[in-house]
Amino acid sequence: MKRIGRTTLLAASVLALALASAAQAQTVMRNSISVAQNSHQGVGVDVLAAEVEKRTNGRIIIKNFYSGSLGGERESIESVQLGTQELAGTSTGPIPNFVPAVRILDIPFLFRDKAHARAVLDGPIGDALLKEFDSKGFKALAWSENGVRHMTNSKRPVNAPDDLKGLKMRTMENPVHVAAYKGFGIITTPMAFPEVFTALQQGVVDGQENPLSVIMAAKFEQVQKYMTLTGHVYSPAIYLMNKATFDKLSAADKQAFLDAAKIASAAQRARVDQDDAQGVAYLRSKGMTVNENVDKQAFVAKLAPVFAQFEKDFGKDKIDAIRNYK
Ligand code: EAX
Repeated sequence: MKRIGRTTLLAASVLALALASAAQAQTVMRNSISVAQNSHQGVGVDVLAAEVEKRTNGRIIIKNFYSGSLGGERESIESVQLGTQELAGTSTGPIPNFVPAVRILDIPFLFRDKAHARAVLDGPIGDALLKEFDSKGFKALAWSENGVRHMTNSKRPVNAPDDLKGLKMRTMENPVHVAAYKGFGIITTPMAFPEVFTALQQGVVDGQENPLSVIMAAKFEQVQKYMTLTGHVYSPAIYLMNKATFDKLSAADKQAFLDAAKIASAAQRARVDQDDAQGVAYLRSKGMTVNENVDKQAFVAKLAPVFAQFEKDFGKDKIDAIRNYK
């Protein structure tokens, strides 16, 4: 009989061990958000992980990375598309660069309020937009919410649209926002979220715009003096998964992810509501000057030429279908 070498034996036993543990192995997936864990998005991805673990009896574990530690939103979306990261929780900020149909949701003053936006996203229009991700390498699990965006800056109180003229503001890497904010006379500076705090602190930009949830989670009150509740645009969020990773799951596990994402979305939206209810008082207590009484119609009127262009570009019928959705 041929002598079996020690190395071969060792390799064989290592392999046997690996196979035995693989039989009951856990799959570990990675998810990320650009904001801190103590935030609406943190609540969302934490609930998603807990629900997936519960629904797969611990076979699938999601490890969450917070505060942009795996990169900004655009980078995370790219990683999910490539499959180097399985999941990402993100705003729609950079999404038009990947799934152009979704850009319609980023039009300023499109939704009357959060309830209107949630109804659209949870209805047939939102479902159809989720399907647009399929051909781009993503499974979009569910819509969620980043919140209603407001403007902050370190230079002056903004009471009327013309006060925005000449302010240098960081924007998301989103072509719809950039086009609209230029309509206000803002000097737009698109930038990934993880860079924003330092850019504000060092005066690279005068201001930024985000929902109360994000402003508080990022502690922007430390580097911004003035806030105006412009509510100029609704900011959707979404849970994205690599399409190939999703497709490989059993039917039951696919359903587990879809159900978990719905529950996560509800929890994230509830935290947005809580942050909206408490945010102004909190930020004032931290020294910010907040203008709550905004003549919204003046801001809407200022964007008339921009809206005309969007109607041409995206289709007035499509925009009206969202505006008039009941
Ligand atoms: O998703 O980039 C942004 O301003 C986003 O609102 C933020 O990263 C949360």
